[in-house]
Amino acid sequence: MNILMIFPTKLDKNNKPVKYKRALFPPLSLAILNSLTPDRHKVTVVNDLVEEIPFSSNYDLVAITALTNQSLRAYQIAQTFREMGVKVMIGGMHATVLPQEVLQHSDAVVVGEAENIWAKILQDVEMGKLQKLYQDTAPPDLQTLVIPKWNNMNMKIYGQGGKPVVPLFTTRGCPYGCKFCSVTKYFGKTFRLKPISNVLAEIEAAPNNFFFFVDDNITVNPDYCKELFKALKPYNIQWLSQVSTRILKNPELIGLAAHAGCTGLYIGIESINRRSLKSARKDFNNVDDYEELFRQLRGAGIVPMAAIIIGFDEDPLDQFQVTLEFLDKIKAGLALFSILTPLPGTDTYAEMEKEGRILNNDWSLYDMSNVVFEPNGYSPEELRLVYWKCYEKYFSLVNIAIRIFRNVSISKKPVDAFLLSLISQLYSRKKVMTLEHPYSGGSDRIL
Ligand code: B12
Ligand code: SF4
Repeated sequence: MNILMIFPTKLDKNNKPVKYKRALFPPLSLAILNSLTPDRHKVTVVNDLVEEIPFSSNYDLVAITALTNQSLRAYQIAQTFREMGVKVMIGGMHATVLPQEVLQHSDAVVVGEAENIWAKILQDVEMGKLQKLYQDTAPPDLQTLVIPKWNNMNMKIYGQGGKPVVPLFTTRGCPYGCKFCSVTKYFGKTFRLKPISNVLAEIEAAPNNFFFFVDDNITVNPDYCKELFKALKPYNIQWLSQVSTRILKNPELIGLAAHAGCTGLYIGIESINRRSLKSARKDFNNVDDYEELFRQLRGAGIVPMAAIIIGFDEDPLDQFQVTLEFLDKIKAGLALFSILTPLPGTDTYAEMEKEGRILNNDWSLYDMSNVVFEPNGYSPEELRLVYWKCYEKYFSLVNIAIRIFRNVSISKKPVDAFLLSLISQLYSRKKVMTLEHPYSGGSDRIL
């Protein structure tokens, strides 16, 4: 069969696709589907953020992945192909939380993870018996080796000089249940581990030696993590990932991570207001621990990076000012700010919907840089302005210079650290100056 796999972009306010010259990361979900597809089929993978979609009736199946903010673009693409008589299937985070909505725009919807059901889906397409809904009976146990297939994707559009930062996961799921987060709703509270030998096989087959371990919290299982970090050491790779303050309960993991090539860790601080953390069910994050955590990470040569949410009901409008001072005090190497977004399927969405506070369901705006709910005590516009002001201050040239100096001073490879820090800080500054979240997925927007 001739199969087209698409990672869609989002739509702008005129319903036109937002296009970029380059993309940040290659799509791991499609590399997995690509790998699970037997060689007798021809697979083309397109990243709509940068590449043009080859609309044609020559395909037997168009398989689209979509986060919520990509869903309306996914529907637009689906409609064009369906009008040409091509079967379209949509899977991923949005399809999993809103399968009935997605089914109104596609021939089939896939709920949850694909590893164990993709073969059956392909078989059904071949036999002309595509079903409307596919869902595994249980999440895959991750014991089977699946090496993401990158070699038939256009890697030139990622990173610098065609060397992408390679996404890879070692564990799936998260045992916590923060109110605003899609992850536990998606994976359930299951937490699964990939065999370390499989992780190493993926690393050996990867197109670069710089990785982003996309685990939501890589150190949830300290014993596994210790083994993993020890096993990674001889590979001489560089990697980034995400952790919570719980890592302080096993501080030896910090040193092991550094020896295994970790150069930066994101920490979901979200807020330094304890009342906000409590209402978001994230009070397992102890605000008093951050200074020590960031000190220990820096001491090991790992750049601590912070993820912050702006707009919690308990946060006053000027909370951002206190947060910026705090980030400076704990010497965060980089921070990303997101506007509180009631993602469909989350408890935050359900709660706000009940209170009549959801302002619109234009999913393209659910990208963490738009206000889609009625804030508490100030207007949506005030929140939006404060958000960009916060970014403007954070990425002032003076603040960038201070952070680069700090990040270089802790590194064992100062030249590499300087370049990485310079590129990431200036990249983020450029993005926020054009009113885009640094992680919106692409760079150098084409207008
Ligand atoms: C890495 C990551 C990123 C990276 C890379 C994204 C990329 N281009 O691939 C970066 C940093 C760029 C990023 C950006 C954003 N992200 Co992000 N990101 C993640 C993270 C941590 C891991 C994603 C991942 O690679 N998972 C591993 C792959 C293998 O899993 P998967 O994509 O779900 O695919 C599996 C199944 O879903 C299924 N499947 C998926 N698609 C399809 C399609 C078909 C046809 C089939 C059959 C099956 C199938 O099979 C796959 C294999 O099992 C998740 C959290 C999470 N745990 O998922 C958040 C997450 C996906 N991101 C999220 C968001 C909101 C964003 C942003 C909008 C944030 C922003 N501030 O701008 C942007 C959007 C950028 C874009 N358009 O590319 C939300 C999405 C919520 C939602 N309801 O949509 C998540 C869940 C975080 C959260 N806590 O809520 N992100
Ligand atoms: S925000 Fe982080 S810790 Fe909380 S449920 Fe989501 S992934 Fe887990």
